[in-house]
Amino acid sequence: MRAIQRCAAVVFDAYGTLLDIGAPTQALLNERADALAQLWRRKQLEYSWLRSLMGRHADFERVTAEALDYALAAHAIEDPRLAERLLAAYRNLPAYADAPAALAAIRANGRRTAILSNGSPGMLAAAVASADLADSLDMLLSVEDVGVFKPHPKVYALASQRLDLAAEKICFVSANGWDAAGAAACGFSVVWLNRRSEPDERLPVRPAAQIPSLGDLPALLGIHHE
Ligand code: LAC
Repeated sequence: MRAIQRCAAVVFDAYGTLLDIGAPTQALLNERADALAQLWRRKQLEYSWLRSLMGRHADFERVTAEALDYALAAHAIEDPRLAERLLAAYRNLPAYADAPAALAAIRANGRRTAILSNGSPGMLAAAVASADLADSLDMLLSVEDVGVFKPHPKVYALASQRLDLAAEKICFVSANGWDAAGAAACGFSVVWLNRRSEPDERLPVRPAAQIPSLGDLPALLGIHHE
């Protein structure tokens, strides 16, 4: 835990960590929302990993659209207008309720904050603005600058370069267990935001800490309420 307290910057994953990716389907679909959201997310991540392994990078906007196309086909939903509306909503995601206060407390404590995400720069800027988080973040870092998706080590190295900090001086926070493992493997001080009480990943290098909510992050960083 001491390494986390000594961190000079806190870098967040975006989708599922700060930005609520369940919101578009909840708003636009009824009883099928959860199943569709889960398949959409699963295919989005699979396609990102597969494209990275295949050496066929395309930006996350395209990967997200192709994954949605698959998920709608799997659910036998033929509705181009719905697909358009879901993708538009993905650019306008709300923040999770626990995000704004955690970011404010970290900033008030003098640490820098950033996002490091698969999202393309355009997607990230749009979603962070709609979630009203733009003023709480010092940097938005996109994998587009390295042309490969997480968990490639090049992605995490980008955060060290841009923040000009050694990996262990960066606290990396992700709600994705596999992303937490990827960052920990690169030497970051990692906090896994385990929102749904999932089992530990069976991957090399465990995160330094686990929390159920971003509300627990300031205390982990040694920030105490005045
Ligand atoms: C991201 C995805 C992995 O924001 O959640 O990078």
